[in-house]
Amino acid sequence: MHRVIGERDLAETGLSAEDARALYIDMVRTRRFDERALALQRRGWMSGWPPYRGQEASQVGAAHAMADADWLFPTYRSNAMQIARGVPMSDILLFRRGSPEYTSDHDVPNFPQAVPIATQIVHAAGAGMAMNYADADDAVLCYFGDGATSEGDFHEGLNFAGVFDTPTVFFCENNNWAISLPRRKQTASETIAQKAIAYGFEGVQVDGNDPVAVYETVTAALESARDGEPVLVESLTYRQGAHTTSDDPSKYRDIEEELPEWRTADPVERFESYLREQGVVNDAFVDRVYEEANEELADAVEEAEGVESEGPDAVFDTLYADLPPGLASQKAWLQSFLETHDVQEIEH
Ligand SMILES: Cc1ncc(C[n+]2csc(CCOP(=O)(O)OP(=O)(O)O)c2C)c(N)n1
Ligand SMILES: [Mg+2]
Repeated sequence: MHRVIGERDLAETGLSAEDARALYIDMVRTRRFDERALALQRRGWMSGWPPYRGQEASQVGAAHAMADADWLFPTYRSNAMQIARGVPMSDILLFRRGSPEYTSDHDVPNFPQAVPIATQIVHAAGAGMAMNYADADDAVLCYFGDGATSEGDFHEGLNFAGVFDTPTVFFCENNNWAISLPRRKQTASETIAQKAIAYGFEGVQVDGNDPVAVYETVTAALESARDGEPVLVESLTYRQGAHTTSDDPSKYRDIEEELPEWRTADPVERFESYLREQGVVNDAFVDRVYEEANEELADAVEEAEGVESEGPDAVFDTLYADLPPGLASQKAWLQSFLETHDVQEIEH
């Protein structure tokens, strides 16, 4: 497994001190965002939240390895990647509040988040094929979880990528859980990375709690993909929190006992102590990073709060030009329900 922290000095990597600080800044920004999003959801400010706490190094390291013009195929879990790619925090909050106004005028080539598991894997292979037809130099990074590797779409997407030499990096973030199903029950394969062998390309494992290692691995994988050799990256990390705010992980796991040996430390704390050892950050810098992240977050929440709620009709009206009869009757039912009930009194 590829790893840098504890094995090499920063000077022995391709990253400058400034590059490393940029990684750290995004890890703090995304850590604070996740904490705040969770708190906002608990207040009823928005519907469910899928926390990514513990996965910041993996996501930020991969996002920093991508060129601005590369395409990201994200999921509900990869919000840290999107933030690190330049998506405003307020967009993510608006999306979670159900506002159709969740894509501001930014210039980041990201697909919409996939919620059906693994569907984006075939889309990403297809986008890679389109890039080959267009003779473009861009690449695609497709994010998915360990659970997604058991889906048929995983097989179909990787098979097409191998046959058509697409410029696609398949980035599997193995956080050890698919809702309540642990990795050991997900597949009998010894590693997820080795599944790439069946498709005729390389599979690599990286310490997903080490942002420098992830950065190096994904940089090399994207370079290979641009040369027509797709890569499957297995980024080993750990979902510290619940699957989403709808579940209670204490019902199915004991975090103290379940901690795998490679989950050496919290990625944000671990990277900070590495950078302190390397003389790249100090107290004043760290304090400023947290202060700025908090200010950015406060502005994002204020901005999202400033967007007027669309009301429940938006759920129906943004789907079809002509509403099919089944949905039309659901819309009518909801309207009459809301007219006869005070929704504020309904307990969540
Ligand atoms: C096609 C499909 N089947 C089932 C689900 C329900 N579901 C939502 S998340 C999830 C687990 C996914 O686990 P993993 O791929 O490891 O991603 P993670 O949530 O850990 O990021 C499942 C089964 C779904 N969303 N889509
Ligand atoms: Mg998972």
